[in-house]
Amino acid sequence: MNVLVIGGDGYCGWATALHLAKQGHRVGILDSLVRRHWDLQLQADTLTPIAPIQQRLRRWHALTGQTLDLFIGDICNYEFLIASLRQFQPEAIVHFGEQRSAPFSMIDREHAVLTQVNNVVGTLNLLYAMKEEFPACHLVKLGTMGEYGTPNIDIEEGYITIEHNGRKDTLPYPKQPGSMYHLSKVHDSHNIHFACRIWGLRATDLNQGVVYGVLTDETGMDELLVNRLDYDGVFGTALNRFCIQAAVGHPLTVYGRGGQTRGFLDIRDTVRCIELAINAPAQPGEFRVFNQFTELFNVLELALKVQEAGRAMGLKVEVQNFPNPRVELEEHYFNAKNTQLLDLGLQPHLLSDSLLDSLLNFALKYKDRVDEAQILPKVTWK
Ligand code: NAD
Ligand code: USQ
Repeated sequence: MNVLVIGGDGYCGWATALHLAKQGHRVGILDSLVRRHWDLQLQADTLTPIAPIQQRLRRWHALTGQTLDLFIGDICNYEFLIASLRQFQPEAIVHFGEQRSAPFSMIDREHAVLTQVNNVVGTLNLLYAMKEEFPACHLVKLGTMGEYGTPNIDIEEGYITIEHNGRKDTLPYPKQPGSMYHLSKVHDSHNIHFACRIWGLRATDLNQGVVYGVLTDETGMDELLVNRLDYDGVFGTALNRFCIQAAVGHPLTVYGRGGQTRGFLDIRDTVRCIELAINAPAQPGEFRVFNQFTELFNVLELALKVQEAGRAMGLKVEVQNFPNPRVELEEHYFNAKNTQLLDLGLQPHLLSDSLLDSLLNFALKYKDRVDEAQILPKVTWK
């Protein structure tokens, strides 16, 4: 299949593009490289030294003989987008190409606007391009578990059946996101749902949990294919941050009491979930929603797991409660369904000691690149 990976220079996108190429798909990468630019602006850097995209692709070609098409540009620019699609003729589009950090979106008005314009306009452009010229193409769009917030009832996969005044309907699940970024994903979901209902497009919205880990079969093949691993207070995510903090002897930064429960998954399962979604596409007119995570943990549990694994390796690991820069419930009910991807054949990599060992070893390998000034959070929600 011709699969275009938008955001293919990023953390999830790079690993997915190589994985899909390895499965025999013809893969194109479209990316504006804006994430590298935001890193420079924030003076943050990935723990791992990532090569320029052209060099990454040359290395992949040298190793496998496969050529991936590359389109550098912004999907908010419709002319660029439609020209790229015409050239590539996608049968499936995997859309990772958004501003994905909650703290970044909460820096100030400018960053909130940037996030919502970048994400919502980019996705809208894509929907119009598909409507006009690629109506049979399957859109696989990365959403987020954070769209749901933390309701005091079970979280279903996208829809909930409600009885009201004696009548019954199945409706989109209520959304109560916790940042301007997470809100942008809700707006995207509504727009994609509309495009499926009204224009008959086909789409799968993957409400992904927090991704951890760095190595996949393909990105582990060569140093030049290494994936990014963020640890700074803006783009770094919980478990990855904790492992890098443990490696450099920084106290693990548990925000508040640490009772915040989230869905998590290994990056090796991210790439597999995308493959499963592409191989069993949504029907024309269908807006399919899958919750993409494999396990639920609260933040304190994660920190304690990293502490235990770190201590077993001889590291001195301290867990510390920091004032929570976010506005979020620190004790709450959280029970989310995630059966649809399992039904399609996902065999999860569960968080185990061996994964923590390998992530800690990986962090130790690059620990001299850590800038400790980037670890503590500086963005607050109020
Ligand atoms: P990332 O920042 O590493 O990668 C995103 C890529 O998209 C970057 O390379 C960036 O340059 C590109 N991009 C952004 N806006 C663009 C635009 N307008 N046009 C073209 N390219 C653009 O992020 P990631 O961690 O790989 O996340 C990818 C997707 O998965 C995001 O949509 C994110 O919301 C979602 N997601 C990520 C996680 C996670 O834990 N990393 C969890 C759930 C969902
Ligand atoms: N947290 C800490 N300490 C830290 C970092 C985070 O306690 O050092 C806490 C946060 O307060 C939050 C939880 O851990 O309660 C998750 O925070 P995070 O930064 O790991 O993840 P989040 O901001 O939710 O965003 C990440 C990705 C985003 C994706 C989302 C999936 O950046 O793109 O959409 O995970 S989910 O959380 O399921 O919505």
